[in-house]
Amino acid sequence: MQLMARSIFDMNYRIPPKIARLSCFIFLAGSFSLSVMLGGARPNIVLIYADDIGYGDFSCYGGTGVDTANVDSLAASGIRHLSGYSAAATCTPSRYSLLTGEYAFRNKEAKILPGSAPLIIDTNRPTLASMLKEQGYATALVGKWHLGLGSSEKPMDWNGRIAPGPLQLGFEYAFFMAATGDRVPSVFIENEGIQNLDRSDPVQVSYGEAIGSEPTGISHPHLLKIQADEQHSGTIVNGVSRIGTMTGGKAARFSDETMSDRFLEEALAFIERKKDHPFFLYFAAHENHVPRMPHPRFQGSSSLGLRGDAIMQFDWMVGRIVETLQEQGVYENTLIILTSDNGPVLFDGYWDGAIEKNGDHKPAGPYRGGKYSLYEGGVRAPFIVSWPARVKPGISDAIISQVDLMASLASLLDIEQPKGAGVDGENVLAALLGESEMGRESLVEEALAKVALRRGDWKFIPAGLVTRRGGVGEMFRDPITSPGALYYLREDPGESNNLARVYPEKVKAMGTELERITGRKIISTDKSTSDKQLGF
Ligand code: NG6
Ligand code: CA
Repeated sequence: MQLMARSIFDMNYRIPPKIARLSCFIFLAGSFSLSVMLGGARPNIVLIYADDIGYGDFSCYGGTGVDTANVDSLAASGIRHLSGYSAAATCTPSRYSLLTGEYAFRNKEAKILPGSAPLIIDTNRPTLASMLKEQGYATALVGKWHLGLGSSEKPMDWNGRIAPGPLQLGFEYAFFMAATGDRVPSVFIENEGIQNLDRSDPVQVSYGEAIGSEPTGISHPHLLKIQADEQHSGTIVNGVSRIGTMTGGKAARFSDETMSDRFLEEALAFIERKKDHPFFLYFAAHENHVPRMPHPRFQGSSSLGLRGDAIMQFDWMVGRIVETLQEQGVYENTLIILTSDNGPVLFDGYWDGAIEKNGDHKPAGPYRGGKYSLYEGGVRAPFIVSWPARVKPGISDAIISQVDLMASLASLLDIEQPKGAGVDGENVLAALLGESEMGRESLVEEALAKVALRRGDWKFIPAGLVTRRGGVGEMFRDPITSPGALYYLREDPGESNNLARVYPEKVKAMGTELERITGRKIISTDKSTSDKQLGF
């Protein structure tokens, strides 16, 4: 065998010239059509969206205490972005921007929503999902929604048709939870109805006056698996008290420990169903949001306690998705985008040991702040792009944001963005795929409705209060006095050296740009927004 192989490649072995020319032609034509079939054709798109996983939380971004081998190998096979951003430092506004291509500060409803909120995206507007559906993609949402459900005109009947929601915004199939793991209703919704709902045990939900007489974290603390702060002391479901109260739906309630297995199961089934068709899967995982209750098989898998164990569970899901794409023969032509909705947080309402067990792990990497914060740690996200048929492995520092996905994927499909698409998305396709170092020139960053601007290596934060989570229950508000804060990120990624007084012209130019984009007077010392949104 070895001898035969050697004889063909032997220097002295000559292929007759005619055969050589013909085989060369066949080879070139073959590889051309293969590349058209793969890299040129419309790829499947899998958007894996983490919740509260920070820039520094995966080992390929410097995380310690976790070994995220599957995420690392995805990054090694594609582009690991260093300046990839979520549009905001909390969930709802980031998801809003991701799906609409519009900065969330333009919609005052786009703030952390209660589980009973109506849908905040107008169903007449195009979304990333409806754009892809229009192009013949099979589309699915699996995981966390948190963009509201139903209309603001009438109160939601959780026992009837739950609409409008994802199905009215371009998803053909949806298996999801309404808001967050720590907010009622703690049930799965499939398309337009609660899964496993027993009509004789109807679901009711309240974010005002407590509803029903079921145990809460306040009335029955001895029933809790995990202690929570006052805000998270509503109805107890699966031994965990939540924000808000609910009654009924006993048969439909989810268990936190198996939630990700269920989401993954639905995601993989969708891939298998649609493998012969271009598909778009928006896989919005629950990790690393509170309550952090990974499956027992992941408990103890990291040295960071439950927070790290949940990251390991997420990593396992990424591995299973990649494996399934491979098994189904569609991996080569699938564009996988993996990123997170906002920066990291250690304590976020439950005493789960995240602070105590963190050691020297840096959840936000070299950046300051995290979830809720206007510093880079709030929005600088892990951002990995893989597409074996087209993307060559590498690292990129081009500025790209999740708000750009709609415009960039429109460009990939060689179509105009649909009428009514958000005005803030830029076509950064080449940067996204690692084919250019030119991304955005500037970017608005948002945290709790406050805004900042990054332009090139400079970051400008207007005067006001910048929120930052501290230890258990602590919330710092760093006062930034007039004329604001100016940081040179290239040398000062930790935003500690305010150069505003050294470069007044730059402050003026960036302040003016921010006013132009936002239409706001940006110099403000108003702290009421962040107080109200966080429930303090
Ligand atoms: C906050 C909650 C926090 C979390 C967050 C939403 C309090 C004090 N804190 O209001 O626990 O649920 O909302 O997180 O209630 S997000 O990732 O969905 O934006
Ligand atoms: Ca989040």
